[in-house]
Amino acid sequence: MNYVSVKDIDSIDKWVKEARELKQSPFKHQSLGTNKTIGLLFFNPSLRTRLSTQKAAQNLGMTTMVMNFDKEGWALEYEDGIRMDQGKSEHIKEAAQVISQFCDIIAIRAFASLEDKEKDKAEIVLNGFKKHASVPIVNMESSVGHPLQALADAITLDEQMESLMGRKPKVVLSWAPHPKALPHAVANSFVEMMQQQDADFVITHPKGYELDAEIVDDSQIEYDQDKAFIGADFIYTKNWSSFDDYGQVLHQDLSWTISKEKMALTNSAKFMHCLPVRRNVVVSDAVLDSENSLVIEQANNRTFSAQLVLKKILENLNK
Ligand code: AN0
Ligand code: CP
Repeated sequence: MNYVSVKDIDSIDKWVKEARELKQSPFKHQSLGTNKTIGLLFFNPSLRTRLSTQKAAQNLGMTTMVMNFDKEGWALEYEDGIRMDQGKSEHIKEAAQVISQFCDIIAIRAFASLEDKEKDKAEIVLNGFKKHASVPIVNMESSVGHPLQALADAITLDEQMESLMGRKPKVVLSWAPHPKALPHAVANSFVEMMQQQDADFVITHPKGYELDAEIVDDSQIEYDQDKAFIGADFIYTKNWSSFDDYGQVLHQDLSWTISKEKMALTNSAKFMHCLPVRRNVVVSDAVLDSENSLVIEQANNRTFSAQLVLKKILENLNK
């Protein structure tokens, strides 16, 4: 069993329920991971993913090995049949097989390059490990998705449902400005997760910032952010670069920043963001520091999202 995409979740309701049970009793399955090792391979920076996945593994009694591959590893070659006389020192074929001997699970963070759409869509790093490793693979944010984040977001949404007293929620995914070109992975996985929820789901972004149409599918798009916010119960904010004009920052329209005024259009909506977030660019201090902000709890739920995934993989290994 791998966990590389939101599509690997067979029932979002069941997974969220089980993750919430783990949150209540995090040490209940402490012998499940005895003598098992997880390798966390980072090709990009991280705070939450690194610590929450390590914490999740620890709660299950596993040992963790962390490698910042971008700084500490040999530069890997992914292409088959190539003469390796340039900068790359080691082929994914050997690297993945060798790591598989040390680790029972391999988790990988490898962001989109945002330079070559086709190469990013091919998920060269994640799929290279999937192909050549002999152990289960977990996606800690790849070019296309961040399924551990989406599962944590589903847990966070579920925790808030009681206050809606059975009413179907309106959830808005809003683009917000950012000075740097950011990947689409978080937004993609959030969209895929929301497509499995019983909710009124709307995506809002300026023209030119359309996400991959294959992922958006028939999800509703509203180009007027103010209109999208009306009646919303949850505002999930994220910046992403253009997908059509691949990896480009078309503009940083600050009128899209999530402010108190914007939030006043909603139904006292809760504010969500995966973090890290740039204050007063993506969202104002007033919103981020308000009682309606769920960002710290979202980060907390990363542990239980990862713990559920690792528990399912370990149970599968023990079968
Ligand atoms: C990354 C992104 O947008 O994909 C990671 C988010 C979890 N964010 C930044 O690079 C700022
Ligand atoms: N949300 C998230 O994945 O954060 P990090 O990039 O810090 O891991």
